[in-house]
Amino acid sequence: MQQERYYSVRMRAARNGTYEGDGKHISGGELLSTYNNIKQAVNALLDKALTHSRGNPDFMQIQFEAITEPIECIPPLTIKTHEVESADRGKELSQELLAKAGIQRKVIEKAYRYLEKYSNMRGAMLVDIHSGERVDDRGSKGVRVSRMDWLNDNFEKWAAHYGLPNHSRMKEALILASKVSAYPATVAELCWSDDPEYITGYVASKEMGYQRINKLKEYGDEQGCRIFFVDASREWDRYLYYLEKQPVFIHWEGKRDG
Ligand code: WAQ
Ligand code: MG
Ligand code: MG
Ligand code: MG
Repeated sequence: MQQERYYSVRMRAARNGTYEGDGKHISGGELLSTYNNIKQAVNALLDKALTHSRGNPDFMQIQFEAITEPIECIPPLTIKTHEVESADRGKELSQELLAKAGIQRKVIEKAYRYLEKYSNMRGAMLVDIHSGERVDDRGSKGVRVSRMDWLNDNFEKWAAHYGLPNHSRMKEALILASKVSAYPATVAELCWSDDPEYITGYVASKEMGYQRINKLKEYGDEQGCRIFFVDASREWDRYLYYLEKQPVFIHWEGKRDG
């Protein structure tokens, strides 16, 4: 599977956007592709951004580059879905799950307050689990996790095994959460979409797995969230390298016993 050469393909689209990264974030995407599939990969990213519910972009960048490092293989997180009746209950449940993952209440509350300050993120905020301070210095760019994918055949086997729909949004989110949580400095992640029509989000950690919550915001709300709760002081550069540069394939080994 990893004999072939792979390319990292990335897309970023914005409204009133520039090369410097200003404007309203519309859509981003990242995947790994073989040389023969680059056209298809670029088209998939183009489609994702041209038909986006956050609006039509007037700026888009798509780039690819060959990967020279070995690609790490990581299993997908286990997955569980919680049904709640309201966004308020969903937020409460997300806080309970974060607390279960070992994050102090005051840190969780502080992290939630950052969301009001940064409302146009295209990456993740990194919050220190000891101080509750935001520790990346990327402003509204945040840290964009990249160079990751899950080969479709293997993903489809996994989805069929668990009776889950072949859902590209869930696939993308599970790829990211599985990559991010596999690094020991990540204690937990909190996420919901900035797309106004998508209200399901999740809390993830290596031990707890990917815990989906069907309602974390109201329909129409364009405020998204991606927070990594981290304990990374001693290995900050390595951690950032892992998130942004380490190539990773998610791979499910299959289960004979169900
Ligand atoms: N790296 C870091 N942060 C990212 C990345 C990335 N590669 N992609 C997105 N984000 C951040 C960014 O701030 C976005 O505004 C925010 O996350 C939301 O991104 O049913 O669709 O792609 O199981 O809109 C989760 C539930 C869906 C899926 C999440 O997020 C399910 C989603 P979106
Ligand atoms: Mg997006
Ligand atoms: Mg996405
Ligand atoms: Mg989005």
